[in-house]
Amino acid sequence: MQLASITLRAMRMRMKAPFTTSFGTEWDKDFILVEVRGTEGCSGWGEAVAMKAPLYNEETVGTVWLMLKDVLIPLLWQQPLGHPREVAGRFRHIRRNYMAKAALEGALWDLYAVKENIPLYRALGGQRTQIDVGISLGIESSPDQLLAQVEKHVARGYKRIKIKIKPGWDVDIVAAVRRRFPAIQLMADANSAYTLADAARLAALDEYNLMMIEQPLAHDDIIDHAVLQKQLKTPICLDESIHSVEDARKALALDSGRIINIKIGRVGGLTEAKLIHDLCAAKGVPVWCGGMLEAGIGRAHNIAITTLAGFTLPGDTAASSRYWEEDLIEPEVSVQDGVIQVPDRPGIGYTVRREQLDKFTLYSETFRP
Ligand code: OSB
Ligand code: MG
Repeated sequence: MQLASITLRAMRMRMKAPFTTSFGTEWDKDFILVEVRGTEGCSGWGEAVAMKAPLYNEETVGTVWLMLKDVLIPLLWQQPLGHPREVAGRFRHIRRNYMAKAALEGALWDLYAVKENIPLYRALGGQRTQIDVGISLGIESSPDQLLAQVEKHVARGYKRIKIKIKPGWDVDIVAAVRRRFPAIQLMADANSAYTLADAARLAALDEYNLMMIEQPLAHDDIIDHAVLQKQLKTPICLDESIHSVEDARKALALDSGRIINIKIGRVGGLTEAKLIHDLCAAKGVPVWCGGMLEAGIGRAHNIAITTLAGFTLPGDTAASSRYWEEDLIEPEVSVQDGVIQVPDRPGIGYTVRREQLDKFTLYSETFRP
């Protein structure tokens, strides 16, 4: 793949409503877009999912920009690239910085698929032409407000509802949602808000027939999660703790969790995401695609990876309109009866609206070999 230039854009888009997790509230969404241009003029797009502050993981919009500019883009110029699956190897000796790596790798996968004139999901080996999706609902200011959100999104057909929990917003809330919606597929995500000292509280959730409890314990832990899993009937799903197929192998060996949430950004890109998927498929461990409140480009990448056969549980990739007044892509991601139709056009399959991009670009910089 011959590259002509790489452009980074720092973006800010206001979400329709603030989104609150156990670690904080996001309303103005800051993120970075990567555009790689081939020598024939076509572009590939990637979205970095790091947030403004290092609350979910250690990366930020600032560290992603710095890593791309000073380290990762210069590594690409060093020698020509054959296939996008080689990118992960090119970056392997660089420690962590997975979200920065993933954004650039994703743009290169998109460019590759565009040039081959095939949809990205096909390039990845995906099979499905439609995917099931759920929705992740943030912490609200009252139980009634959360119940109203659940009701609205159940009515729209989302295949499962995930609610965010934290100490003080957990057992009673889950009980209230379950009482009102006895039959829905329901799960809870703690974003690392608990410790083993809370094991009894977490075990109290066993009563409510949750599909899983996502990342109850520390962001960097797989040991305590294994201890906790033994005390729970509900499967633990790991999110923050898994950064690679090696992490996944170790966590499954310890029985630290029985389901894995795969986020392309958290694991350093599509190639590693696929490796984790393959490992889990071989072991019969279900996976699903997590979200980071992405705008359209990131959303399109999530849709593409979710077409792999092992993504057997509904993910967090909700419709564009759940987050944005107007998204950056055309058509927007739409969900009907909890299903997204996977676009069958080359690359990510959605058109990037440049005039929309410009509206939300704070600053940009272009790099050439
Ligand atoms: O833990 O899955 C998470 C959003 C930001 C950071 C972490 C998480 C989330 C979500 C929202 O749950 C998923 C989405 O709707 O994109
Ligand atoms: Mg999570």
